Formats: sequence, structure tokens, C-alpha cells
Amino acid sequence: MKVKVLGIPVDLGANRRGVDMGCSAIRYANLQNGLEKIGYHVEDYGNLYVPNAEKIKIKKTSLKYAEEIIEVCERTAPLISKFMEEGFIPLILGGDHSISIGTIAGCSNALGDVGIIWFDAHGDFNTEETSPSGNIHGMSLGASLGYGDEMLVKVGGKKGKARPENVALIGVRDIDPKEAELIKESGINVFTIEQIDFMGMREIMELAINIASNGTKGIHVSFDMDVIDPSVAPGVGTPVQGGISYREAHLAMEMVANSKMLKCLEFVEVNPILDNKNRTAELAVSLACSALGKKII
Ligand code: HAR
Ligand code: MN
Ligand code: MN
Ligand code: MN
Repeated sequence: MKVKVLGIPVDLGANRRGVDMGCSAIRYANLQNGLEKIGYHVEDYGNLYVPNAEKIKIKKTSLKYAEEIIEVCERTAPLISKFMEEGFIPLILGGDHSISIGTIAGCSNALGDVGIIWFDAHGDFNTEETSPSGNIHGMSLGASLGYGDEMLVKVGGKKGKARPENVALIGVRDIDPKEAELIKESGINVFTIEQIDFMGMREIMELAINIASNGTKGIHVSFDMDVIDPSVAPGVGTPVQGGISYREAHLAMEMVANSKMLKCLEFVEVNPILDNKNRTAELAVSLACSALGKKII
């Protein structure tokens, strides 16, 4: 039971500064101690170098900071693969959600066949053509499945990091019109917030775990903290009302732990500047512990 923590302080994919501090906030919330208490050997690699937004110019407003984000993601992918080959579960701390282009590439290269469970209020399936903002954090799931800019989709070497039938997108409630069309076209499995209300998180997670396990060597869990209701997780850059509850989030992570299929885990979009006394970072730590097998007794 070994975990390798990696911070990726990227805020270039979002239009608000602050998520670059998410990794520090999560560490400050006693991440390492929490994991050691449940029996893990924890190594912290530290943070990847990420250039400051103040130092660089946006070259293309439809794909903001693409060059820099691609460069960070290309450094991320082999590192994640290496951690996994050494027997660690990588635990990645964002940073905005654009970092997943690199982490998923690394996880996919290490496993060959990977399933993805992506928790988010948003679809993150835009391309340069469909994005209303040009922000790459709204494109990272689509890019990982082969949609969008050639350089983004090729991060880590291959295009299409998972089969769409092995991908579950959970908790969405804010999707742009053309993004919705792309999501449908892709064939990934979508569980909206409405379906969670109707069916319950337990049934949704049973389906999602089956989807992500079927014919794969393991599951990559990408957790955007904005999937949770802003009353519980206020420290996120793009809050959307009507999110999942504290317990629904934990139940989902507890079921991930019970599946024994978790190979790579990440928490993104924590913005300590907008948070209330580090609550959102503390919640990320508690969710990480649940996903990694913390039991009540
Ligand atoms: N859909 C919008 C866009 O692409 C906003 C989505 C980005 N917000 C996130 N990602 N936090 O999940 O610009
Ligand atoms: Mn996201
Ligand atoms: Mn989001
Ligand atoms: Mn939107």
C-alpha cells in the first residue's frame, strides 16, 4: 500500500487565479497524516514546475495557454507511468482540470487499458471550436478521448486514452450546447445530477464501476471538487448550484475503494482564495482517504 503524492499547480487552464494554490491547501489539510493513519506508505514528490500566468502571454484566445499546458502535461505523463510501475498509487493534487490530460495519458500508458470515472459539474468536453471561454480545463475529458486540438489529444503519445464505453461522467449539470452534442457523439456514459437524484448514488456508482472495470486493468478517478454542492465545497473556481452532498461524495469514494480497481486518483479545482477556512481542501483529504480504503471501524 504505497501512495505517491504529486502537486501540479496549474491555473492556466482556468480563467481565475487561485487553483494553483490548491495543492498547498490540500497538503495543509493533513493529507499525508490522514493516509498514514490508514496504513499507507506515503511519499510526496513535491510540485511540478509550472510557469506563472504573469510571465506569459496568451497566444490564442480560443485555446488559452495551450503551449504551456501541453508542456506541463507532457512532463506529467511519464512521471505518472513511472510511479505506477514502481507500485505506487499516484495521488495528484491540482491545479485546474487541464492537468488530467497529462495524468490520464500517464495512467493509460502504464496500464494499457484504463477506465475513467470523472466527477464534475461540467462536461469538460469542449474543443477549440465549441468552447465559450477558450479555457482548457473545459476541454480535458474530450481531449483525453481524442477530441480537439492535435497537440492536446496527442499528449503522452497516443490519441484516445480510454475506450468511450469505459468512461463514466458523473454529476454534470452545466454543459454547453455544442459540448453536449460532442459528448453524445463520443458514446461515453453520462450520469447527470438528475439521474443521481432519481436513482441514488449507490446505483450510479455500481454502474460506473462496472463500466470503468469492464475489460480494463484499472480505474483512474478524476474528481473535480465542483461536483459537490457549493454550500459544502465553496472553494472552487466555477461553482454550480445543486451539486452532490457530502455523503454522496463519500459513498462514491467508499465504493471506489471496495472495487479494488483504483489505480490513479486526483483532486482538482480547489481554490483556497474562494474557500471558507480550507473546508474544500479538507473535504478533498477526507475523500482521498475514503477512496483509498478508510473504514469507520
Ligand atoms: N463549460 C465551460 C467552459 O468550457 C466551463 C467549464 C470549466 N469549468 C471547470 N471544469 N471547472 O470542470 O469554459
Ligand atoms: Mn472539471
Ligand atoms: Mn468542473
Ligand atoms: Mn458552462
